[in-house]
Amino acid sequence: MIDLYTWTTPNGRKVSILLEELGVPYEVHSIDLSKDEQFAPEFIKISPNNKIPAIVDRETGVEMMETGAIMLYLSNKYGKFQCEGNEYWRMVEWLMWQMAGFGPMLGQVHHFVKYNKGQSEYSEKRYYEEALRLYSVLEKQLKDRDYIAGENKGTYSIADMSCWPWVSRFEWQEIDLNLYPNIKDWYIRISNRPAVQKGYSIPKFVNEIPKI
Ligand SMILES: N[C@@H](CCC(=O)N[C@@H](CS)C(=O)NCC(=O)O)C(=O)O
Repeated sequence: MIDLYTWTTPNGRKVSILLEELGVPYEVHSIDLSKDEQFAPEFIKISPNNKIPAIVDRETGVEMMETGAIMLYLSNKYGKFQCEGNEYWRMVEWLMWQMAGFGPMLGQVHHFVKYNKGQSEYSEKRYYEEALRLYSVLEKQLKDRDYIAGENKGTYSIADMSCWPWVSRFEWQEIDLNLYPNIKDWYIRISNRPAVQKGYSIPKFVNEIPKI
């Protein structure tokens, strides 16, 4: 049994989507960021960086923060949603790309472009332009492919599950997905998966998955 500590954000949804895809039992614990519950001492014991999501594996006693590590841990434990051979490393490469670039930069777009418009023209421009660049990089990677990593047209993996929740906030980012046809097709393909639809509404329903 996995305990999942999470909230309704892209990082939280990566892990709830993976757990739904794996179809394994897990218990959800809401950490309401609007009430600063991420700073509660009992949560910080599991997640020293006071950020969601975090997991506890009751079978092994492993407690873990950081989605890159959690996605690898769970997909290793259950032997699913990983690419094989050299493509395993391609998958890790794109997982790291999401962790180090796509997620953090889009997070800044949410902060400056959606929530603090007009506060800093410099920051809005800087992060929006970086978002456009990162979207172009992903668009290129998805050319003639169904999924980010994997032989031939690709294998649905934790690399896709990590990037998809960030793309699902394209409206917040003022990104027109019609300008990125490969990402658009990939986004719709993944949005149609029942496990993604379930995982998107963990720990609670906020809205339907945005449609293009
Ligand atoms: N690198 C971390 C980032 C986690 C993260 O930024 N979580 C956000 C929500 S998406 C959070 O908990 N924010 C609360 C805070 O900053 O106090 C991961 O991938 O797990």
